[in-house]
Amino acid sequence: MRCDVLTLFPEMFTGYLGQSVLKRAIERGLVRIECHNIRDWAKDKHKSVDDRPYGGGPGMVLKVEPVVDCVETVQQAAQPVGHLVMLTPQGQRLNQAAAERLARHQRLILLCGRYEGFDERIRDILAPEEISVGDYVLNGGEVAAMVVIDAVVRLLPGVLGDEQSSARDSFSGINRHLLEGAQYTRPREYRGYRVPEVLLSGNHEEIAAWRQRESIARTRRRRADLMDENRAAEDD
Ligand code: 6GU
Repeated sequence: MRCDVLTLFPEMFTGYLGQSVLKRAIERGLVRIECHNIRDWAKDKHKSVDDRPYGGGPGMVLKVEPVVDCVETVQQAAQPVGHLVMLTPQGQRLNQAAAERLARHQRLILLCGRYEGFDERIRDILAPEEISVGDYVLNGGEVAAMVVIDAVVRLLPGVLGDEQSSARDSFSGINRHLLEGAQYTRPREYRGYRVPEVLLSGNHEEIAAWRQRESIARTRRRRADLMDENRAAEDD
């Protein structure tokens, strides 16, 4: 997969892309991530990318010309043109199904907003898919773009070892609507807290059944809304 990120703060991505799973995926050629500074497409000598909103009101609005030029130039720089995603709090909320859908694209273009928002004509002209990462307001789309990249890249073939296949995650495969249950590693006892006997038993069937029960119990306690989805999925 190739992923182009359009932002006013490309430096925000360097730390994130240089670590762990992402770093290895990039080194192994499984994903290519290119950041582009929207300011490079500014038209005037002050390199302005935002302006005051018509009709008044607080804050600044991202200007249509630099954003549309930036997106169109980046789209034309490689084939295919890519699926355009705009990160805004007004978008559809990201979930595992959306991440799986995005992971099927060969190329994504992630457009990050700042300030109070985008000039509406950016939407009219580019018809992006709009995605939000949750019902709260961030200072910009950059952190949200990293969330999208993180959720998508781990689904690409070869990124995770077989050992930790993403198919076993919460919200995936057989666990589509279940939270991960309790996990333990050594020592067997710490400050009087013991690892459940069943996990030490070596009985794989019993362990699997225990984990399934734990998972269901935790989901019921913490996320009753997901249990409703489980019931709906069972009915299907
Ligand atoms: Cl994508 N952007 C901003 N600014 N805030 C958000 C968001 C995105 N998703 C949730 N909150």
